[in-house]
Amino acid sequence: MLRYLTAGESHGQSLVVIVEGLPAGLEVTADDLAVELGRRRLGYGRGPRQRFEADELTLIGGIRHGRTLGSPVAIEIGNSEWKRSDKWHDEMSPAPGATDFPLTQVRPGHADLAGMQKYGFSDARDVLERASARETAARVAAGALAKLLLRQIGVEIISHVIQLGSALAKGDRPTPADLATVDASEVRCFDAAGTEAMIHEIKAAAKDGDSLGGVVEVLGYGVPVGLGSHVHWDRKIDALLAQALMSIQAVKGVEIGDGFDVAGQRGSVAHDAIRWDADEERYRRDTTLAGGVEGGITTGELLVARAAMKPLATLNVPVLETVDTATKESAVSFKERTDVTAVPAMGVVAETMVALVLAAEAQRKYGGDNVDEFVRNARSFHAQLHP
Ligand code: EPS
Repeated sequence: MLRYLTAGESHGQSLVVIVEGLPAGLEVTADDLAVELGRRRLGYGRGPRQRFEADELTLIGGIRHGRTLGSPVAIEIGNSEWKRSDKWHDEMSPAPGATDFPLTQVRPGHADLAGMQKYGFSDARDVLERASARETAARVAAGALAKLLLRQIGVEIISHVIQLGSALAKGDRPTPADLATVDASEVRCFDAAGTEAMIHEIKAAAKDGDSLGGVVEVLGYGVPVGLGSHVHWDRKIDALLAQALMSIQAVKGVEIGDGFDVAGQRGSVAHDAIRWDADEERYRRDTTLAGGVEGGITTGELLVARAAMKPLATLNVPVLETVDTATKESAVSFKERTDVTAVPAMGVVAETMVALVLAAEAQRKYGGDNVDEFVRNARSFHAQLHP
């Protein structure tokens, strides 16, 4: 089974990710990974760190002469700030010692306080360094590998921002051919009027030192029928997707298809009708209400998942009341450098989380020690689809 593990703190030396279970023979270059990491740094409303953070990528193991070996793939992503600043060498040093600057005015909406209580820390940095969304860079590197594997069986995953603050996208859904257009929008919105409205909202929030959340839609094109299973709760693919998307920092809501909308409708209009397409020789559904998943199994239709991100909890003008854990007196939270919004970047992370779930399930279904075997098994299953 495909699995992965990330390690590393936001202002530490580097992030690392190990991806285990990829078949041998998958063509991978450092550029494939760098492109995805670069996409994750995009987005109007990101803070100053994104301008100098270079995601220095080193392939440590599992890839030889541009192909996976079937062994664990290990990737290191260096933090460029570590090299530039002595501050972080001292603050994040693994050597015995203590900080002169403990953070105790905990930020509402962050992991700071609950994490300090759970682990018995007196410095919020012991929590926030790992809770930070910097960790998603490591996930995106793993997800880039999953995307390359899925491409072998014709699956393409893209995302677009459909809401940022109160500004909504009104356009059509992008297809894989539209990815460059989506990425060219500063907020990764497929619709020009939506892009403009979103940028306007970000500028207004930035002026007030405030932050914004939003909603991203992830689309899986070419997802085959039969990934996931109805037989047990932890094999349902919608449940796996929900867990994967909800695990992204600051995501508080996940929807598959029109999940929340159909809850208020009658059953007669809340489901995707099925027809036989004689030309394509396959069953089709012309609507996407179920988001391409029925009974925890992919149907072969467009996969649709949405993730809602809360406004970032760090504010440039901290206004929410909190408590200083050292004195128990009321305080304003400590100030960290922050973004106004990270919704456009979250879309790229959401793509990679969906890719990792689909790639793991595709491998579970088709198996194969090398890519040719994986593809051959997938083709043979689809050539004999019943009924
Ligand atoms: C983050 C805060 C900001 C973001 C960071 C995530 O970093 P800093 O506190 O160092 O300015 O830039 O995101 C990244 C570094 C990244 O690569 O995505 C946070 O607190 O989650």
